[in-house]
Amino acid sequence: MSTEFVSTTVEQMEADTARLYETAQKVGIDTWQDRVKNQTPHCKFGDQGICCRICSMGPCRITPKAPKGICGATAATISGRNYLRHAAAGAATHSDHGRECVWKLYDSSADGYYHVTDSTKLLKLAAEWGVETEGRDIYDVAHEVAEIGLNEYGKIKGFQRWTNRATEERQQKWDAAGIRPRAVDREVVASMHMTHMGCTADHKEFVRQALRVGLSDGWGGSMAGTEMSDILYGTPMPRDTEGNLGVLDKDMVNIICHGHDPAVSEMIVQVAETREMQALAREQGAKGINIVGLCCTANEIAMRHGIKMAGNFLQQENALLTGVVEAICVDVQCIFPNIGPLSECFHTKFYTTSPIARIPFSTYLHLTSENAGEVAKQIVTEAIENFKNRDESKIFIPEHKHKATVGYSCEGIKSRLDTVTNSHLDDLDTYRPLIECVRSGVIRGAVAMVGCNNPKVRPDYSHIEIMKKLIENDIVIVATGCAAQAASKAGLLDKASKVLCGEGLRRVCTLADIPPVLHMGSCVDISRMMLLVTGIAKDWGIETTQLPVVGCAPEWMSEKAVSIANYVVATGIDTYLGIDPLVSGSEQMMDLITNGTTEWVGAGYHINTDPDQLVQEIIAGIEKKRELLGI
Ligand code: XCC
Ligand code: SF4
Repeated sequence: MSTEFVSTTVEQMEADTARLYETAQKVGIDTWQDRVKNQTPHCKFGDQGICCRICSMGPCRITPKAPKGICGATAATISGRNYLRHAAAGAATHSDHGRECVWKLYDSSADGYYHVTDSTKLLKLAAEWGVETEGRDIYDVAHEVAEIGLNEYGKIKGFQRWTNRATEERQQKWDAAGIRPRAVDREVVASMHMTHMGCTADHKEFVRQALRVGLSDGWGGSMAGTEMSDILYGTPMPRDTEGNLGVLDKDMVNIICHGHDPAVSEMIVQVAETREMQALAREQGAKGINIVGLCCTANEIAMRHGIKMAGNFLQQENALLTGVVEAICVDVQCIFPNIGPLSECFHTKFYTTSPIARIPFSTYLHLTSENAGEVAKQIVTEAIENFKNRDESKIFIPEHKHKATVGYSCEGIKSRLDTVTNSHLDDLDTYRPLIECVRSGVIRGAVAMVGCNNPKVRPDYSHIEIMKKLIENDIVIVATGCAAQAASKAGLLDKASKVLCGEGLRRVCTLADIPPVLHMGSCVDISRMMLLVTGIAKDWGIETTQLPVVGCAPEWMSEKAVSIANYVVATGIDTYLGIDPLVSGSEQMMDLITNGTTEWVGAGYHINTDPDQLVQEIIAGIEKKRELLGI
């Protein structure tokens, strides 16, 4: 039994943050801690979702004395509109990232910068979509698949073809509730239209449309992002890496890739590996080039290349405050604008690469399919040449880091399960071994831990303490996004962390040689989780709503998370939130999202801002599902 494992505590992480905060003070830059203080207390109306500023008769705010806006909108209408706009923005964001991935497949060629890496996955998708593959050049197939994929965003008739992958029962439910998603762009536009002044006022319809626009993301745009990324860059399989700020290396040229779309980071990784760049780094006195990731970009390149992960959302300023980052290169989403002024306080070069995320104090290099290699080469070269410009007096790298095994795509999970089946007696490539463990109670159930950091709760504490409690109770975890990063910082992606598990889960971890928290990727990869629960439900022969599986976003902050929560619930998975979804100013809205959606889709939200109570509710929820199944 591995005796050595010691998890890094939240207190230790906070001590590292405090030390780096001293550097921030020294160089004269604010960080999120300062800005949280300045913004506290938050506006009560905004917090409760009852401030409306969608027309210029307003802004209108709901109070006991003023229960309606000037047009007559009630608290339910106003908070419902705000809620749907969040969901629509989130769906747009994920889906547009997905669309960029499909474009890269459309632009792919044997001699260009973007290639087909997983041709098996491409051919499978082609078959699913009825694209002829016999005797055709793989790039012809890729381009036809990509064109169909792109058309899904704006198709004039019919529903997202990705939804055909769901269970029969889900598809029927979605049709019955009128929420099967049409074109992604249409669902987003319809949401904006519905929430314009003077359109829908019935809060129920905002929630219904939020489910629909969410589904256009999870079973549309995000799924496209995941599938196309796998085809282009390879389907992730379990591999080893490391996580937390200790992965930054004093003797190497450190380049951070931050954001979401792997099109940029994949190129940086490729270029940095070339002999030419390695030699240049040594010429400049460095031992080599250390590419590390932040946020979901970290998840993408860790899963496919074993690139190290510097951390999650609220760690982005910390990473630069170490003083050893030669360059930070970002694509889209979750990038603090403060990275601009912060990088100016150090030698760090800051590159933006997408017209979607233009940020002051950065060098903008618009990366396209045609110039990707050159842009990446410029960034890596300039980073290397910047190595000599470090200011020794500003350097501090926290030591903490953990081993991490990442890359549990559905294919990766099945590959592990295949190792524990008796290949003579059982079918391979199924979830049955996992289902057997759950039925017998060796594992009680599974939780999908997802989402961001949010200073409204103690950062990372909610993620880590909830995960520890769950694995102690024999509940296996699949994680994406910044939740997965939190797990990596605490060592929960290290196989040795099985010592923290209950007896049953520990045995499974040993047999299947897995950590108790399975890293499934970035936030668009929550589409993998949807396929996972669908696959398990089909192999088990029950509905998704019956599975002892729930979702949990204890520290979510982004509009994307609202979209995610909507499609997870619409897929029949109860979702536990540790942050209020900004509608508490309307009892009707609160009732609808916690109870009302159950009528349509068989699942809803459970909201509790106390992580210790939230985890107890999750465990009770899973046990309840087991009881109903009679297991
Ligand atoms: Fe962003 Fe995806 Fe949230 Fe992390 S978890 S803060 S959205 S990076 Ni998606
Ligand atoms: Fe006020 Fe109605 Fe205009 Fe909103 S839409 S700002 S509630 S008048």
